[in-house]
Amino acid sequence: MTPHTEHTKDTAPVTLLGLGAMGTALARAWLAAGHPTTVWNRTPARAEALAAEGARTADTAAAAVAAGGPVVVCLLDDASVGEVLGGTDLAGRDVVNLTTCTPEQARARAAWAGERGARYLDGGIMAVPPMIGVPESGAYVFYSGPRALFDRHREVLAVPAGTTYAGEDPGYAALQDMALLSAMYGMFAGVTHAFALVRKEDVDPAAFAGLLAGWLTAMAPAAHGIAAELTGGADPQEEVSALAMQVAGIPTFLDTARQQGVSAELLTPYFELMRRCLAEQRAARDPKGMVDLLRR
Ligand code: FVH
Repeated sequence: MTPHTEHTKDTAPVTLLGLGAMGTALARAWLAAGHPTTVWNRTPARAEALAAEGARTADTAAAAVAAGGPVVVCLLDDASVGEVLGGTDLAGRDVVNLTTCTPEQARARAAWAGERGARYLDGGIMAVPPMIGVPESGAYVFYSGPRALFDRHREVLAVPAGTTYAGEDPGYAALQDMALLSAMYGMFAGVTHAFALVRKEDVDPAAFAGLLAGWLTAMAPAAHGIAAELTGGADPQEEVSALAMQVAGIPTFLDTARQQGVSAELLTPYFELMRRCLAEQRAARDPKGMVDLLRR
């Protein structure tokens, strides 16, 4: 192992496994805040720049795990986590797994870590690498697992990004991570379709982007209205965009796409759901009906 750079500040040590784009950003944030940081990566060359910035590099994942402090894991997927941690002694260690996974994988990984004598927190990162270590970026991480374990490491975990505790169930961080990212992909689908519609026309993409961002921002609070309907707190007088009206407008969207030479493939699944919801009259209010119709 390379020697520690001496730190004068009283900062907790941390170990990080995985130096991809996200792992490297996390390591830089801890180093910048003066935390003794031990790093390991399958491809050692990725640790070189961090070593020059003061990181301690471990030759093996086992040596990194043994170095002390919480063991933060940021690898490609759950399979790589099993592969890497499987070759280490986890007894008595606190593992914080920030690798994106499903809720079931997170629960299974928590049990797996417990069988090896480790305490386990799962995390879901709501940020891209340039947002890490930038407090005003809005970056945060969902954590789930034992509350006491979260509290024990909260200070060090709060260095790269904000922290949001999602509950004792280890699957809840991944669940909310996946839910928010799924909504993001829905938004990207809409943005992709919108740009395709205006692509060959005399519409400035930069100016159009401003319009798109403004419109999506104006529509985003609709999430609160849907929540009110799901919890029975919606005001029946407040319906402003009836499902029947919206379904009647579907041909206009499909005809516009056809006239502009654009495939409607990103929109049609949602339109189908709207039609089914109206036909089956699942609920007096369409958002609740749509959500419930999706559940199998
Ligand atoms: N980057 C992003 O925008 C997103 C933001 C939200 C959270 N994600 C998740 O973070 C995890 C890591 O993502 P990343 O961006 O760091 O990913 P890569 O740059 O591709 O680095 C992958 C690292 O995983 C190592 N690795 C892959 N397979 C193995 C394996 N079988 N054994 C050991 N290590 C493995 C890889 O090592 P190497 O290729 O450099 O040797 C990298 O360290 C991820 O869950 C995102 O969903 C990021």
